[in-house]
Amino acid sequence: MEESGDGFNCRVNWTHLESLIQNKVDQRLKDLKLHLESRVDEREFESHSRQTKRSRHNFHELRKEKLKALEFRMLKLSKDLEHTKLSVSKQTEALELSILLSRSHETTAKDISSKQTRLENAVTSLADRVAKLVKLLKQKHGKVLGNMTPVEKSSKANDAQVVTYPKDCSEVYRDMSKLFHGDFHITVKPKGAREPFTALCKVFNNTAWTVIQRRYNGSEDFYRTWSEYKSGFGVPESEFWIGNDNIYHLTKNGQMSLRIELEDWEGVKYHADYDHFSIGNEDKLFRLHVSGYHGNAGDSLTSTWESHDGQPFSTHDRDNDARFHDNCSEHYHGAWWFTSCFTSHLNGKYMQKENHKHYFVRNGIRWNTLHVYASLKSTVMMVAPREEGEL
Ligand SMILES: [Ca+2]
Repeated sequence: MEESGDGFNCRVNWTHLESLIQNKVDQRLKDLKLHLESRVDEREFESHSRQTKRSRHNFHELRKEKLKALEFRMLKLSKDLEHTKLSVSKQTEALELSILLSRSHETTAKDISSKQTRLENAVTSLADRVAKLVKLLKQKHGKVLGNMTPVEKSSKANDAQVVTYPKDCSEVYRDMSKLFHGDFHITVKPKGAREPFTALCKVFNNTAWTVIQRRYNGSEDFYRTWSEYKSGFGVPESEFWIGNDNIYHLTKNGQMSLRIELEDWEGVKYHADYDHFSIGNEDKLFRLHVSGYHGNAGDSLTSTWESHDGQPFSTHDRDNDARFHDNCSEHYHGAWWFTSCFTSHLNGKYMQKENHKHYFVRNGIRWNTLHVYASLKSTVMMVAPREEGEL
């Protein structure tokens, strides 16, 4: 075997090796024979000197026996050599096989090591990206996503913890619009509101509107008391009124607009937009302030001959309407900023398709510029900050 730069070269030149060993053995045997012959001669000479009577014949016989013994020993050495060669050959084969296996394992180990390194690098890179994303989300979510990861701020003054919520849907959407696809729900807390609440956010016109009323299947009873309209009822996942206190806090900055979306039983959709919308607090009887109509549903809130603008809110247990001899809320089975009594009433009784037309008792969901005698199929009332440029 030879060792080379790239490992062990296991090819064995047996002919050369055998020749070398044979030459060595032959030379050794030759030297040994000559030595023995010399020794025999010396001993015989000495013996002959000492024993002059011993015959020369005996001397030659003795020499022949010695040579025979030497030949026998050579034969034995030759057989031992064959055994040794065979043993070396087997050991060499085993060694070659071992080296081949070692190289194979070495290659496999190198491959596994390389893959492991790449995998570790990928995991490290992924962990870094996740850490960065988590940090970014914590920063942004903590600021605006109140119901997901509210931020707990430590006050230096008293070390009290304060949870910050977005004031409405538009604030969340303005900062993180890429996180939302379509409508969504989120916990908001307008400035001054006593408690946070879950809002339905409807994405339209590049902003998220905070829905304050929704009706579409009659699952929720809207014939409610003053107290119930004050705090709100229903759930954002279905039909609901968000509550007059909440509407007050959402709109009290005087910078909100109102959008009303309507659908009739023929499936036709309409909208009425009001650039200015707010209501007073409970002390002001949740009085309505609305103006700046535009849309295709007609103006059934601020028409010149009967405007709801400036009217207080009325329920069947709190008659604040302008009809002195009657209770509009009770008569029309709902609650609204009644005049005497309305040009619109979106909190009226929900009518199913087969009986949505009422020629004498007009207590359905009403928007008179669309249908005087027919109740509507669905309504949405929602608010968002007024766009710049709008008066
Ligand atoms: Ca009345």
